[in-house]
Amino acid sequence: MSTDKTIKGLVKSDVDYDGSSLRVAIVHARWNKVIIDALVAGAVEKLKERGVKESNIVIESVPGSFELPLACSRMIAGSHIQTGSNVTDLLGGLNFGGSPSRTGTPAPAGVANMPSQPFDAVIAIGVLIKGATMHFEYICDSVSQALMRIQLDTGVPVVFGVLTALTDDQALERAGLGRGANGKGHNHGEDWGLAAVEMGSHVRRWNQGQFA
Ligand code: RBF
Repeated sequence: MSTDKTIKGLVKSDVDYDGSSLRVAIVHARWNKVIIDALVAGAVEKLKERGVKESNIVIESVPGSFELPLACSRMIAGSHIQTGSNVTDLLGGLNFGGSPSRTGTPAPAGVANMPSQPFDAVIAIGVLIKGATMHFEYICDSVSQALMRIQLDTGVPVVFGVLTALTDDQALERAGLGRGANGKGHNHGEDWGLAAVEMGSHVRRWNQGQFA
């Protein structure tokens, strides 16, 4: 009996969420980089398709998936600090040497490209592939628990972009890079980009006490 594929996976939302005012961070691990690159590209493609400006997409990398939670936590916190500071706080009185017009006077507002808002969503991307030891189980469990905790503690959506695959082929297929009988598969990075825009939009609205 063949499986009905229509019941599985993400159903397209009725609403095309508008990302044009959102700021989104992507943090990705570098283990299994070929797969990671495809997932990040898929996420960025959908963020842009939904209107997120390139200047509002920040991409950082960490060594492995185990490092993703700390990166998400610090980037969310750092984006709030950046927003709370203004340009003159940071540059006023400094002399960078080299520019005769910048000699200890406060910097004009807007002189530095400071972001104006905290992240509306963070996408954590990693690829864990089961090996011979128990590492896989420990990392999968701790990373998923920690990412959930960060989004609940901060109120900023953290999109779970971590593939936990038993084989290389499972991971490749979930990044649209399949090489087996199942074809290329589907790039889940695209879903994560869409999820970031949808959840970022929801949380902004919910924070203002507005509900559907
Ligand atoms: N990181 C990943 O992102 N994916 C993996 O599949 C992965 N497998 C690992 C297997 C072993 C045996 C070890 C020691 C580390 C692995 N890591 C993997 C790296 C891990 O997430 C982390 O970067 C390092 O343990 C350093 O904290």
